[in-house]
Amino acid sequence: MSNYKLIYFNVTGLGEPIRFLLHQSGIKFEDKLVTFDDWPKLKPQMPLGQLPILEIDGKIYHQSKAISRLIARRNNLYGSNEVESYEIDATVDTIDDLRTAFSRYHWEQDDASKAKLKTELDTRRPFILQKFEEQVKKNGGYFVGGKLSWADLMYAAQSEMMSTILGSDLHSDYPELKKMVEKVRSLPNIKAYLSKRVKMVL
Ligand SMILES: N[C@@H](CCC(=O)N[C@@H](CS)C(=O)NCC(=O)O)C(=O)O
Repeated sequence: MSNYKLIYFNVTGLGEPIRFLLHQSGIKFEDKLVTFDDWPKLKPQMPLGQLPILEIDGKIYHQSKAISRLIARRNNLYGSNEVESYEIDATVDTIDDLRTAFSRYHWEQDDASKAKLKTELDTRRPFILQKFEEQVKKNGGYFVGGKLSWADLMYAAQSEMMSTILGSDLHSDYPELKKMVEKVRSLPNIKAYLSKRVKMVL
């Protein structure tokens, strides 16, 4: 049996979709949480000086979406054909656009720049969420092909952080998306993980 070790910070961020994917796929792994104090020592050992990385039998895999895609492909969470895989990729890229907008706003220190990022986020967020709401409605409660895929897991994993930054439920006006997220979080392996997850910083 292969040996898996995920290394990331004690935040949901870019690591949580990988955690969801590994748990959903029934893959046992060491979930190593790096503190910000320990990070400078570890950084030079990482392929691009960043996290997350996933080690499988000692080989290091980097870039969170490429890692997720590898796990998804191996565990039947990447669509039934090339077009579905493309639709999953396109959805994942849009989720990433939204997460990036939240993240840039959250970490910005300069007041004027933060106000500008907030205005951009308040325009972009409802636009993307409405598109997602329609997509999930059209696809039988999932993003693609009427069945669970990597895109649903990624969204469920990252929408929590977005709600935290927003300070309210991201899905209050989007019932289909809300249902989809609840469905994913209720999957037995994900539910078991969430029930024992350590408290994340964000
Ligand atoms: N495109 C990369 C981005 C990785 C990234 O930005 N990681 C951040 C944490 S979310 C990081 O390692 N920051 C610490 C640093 O750059 O020193 C991915 O998706 O894995």
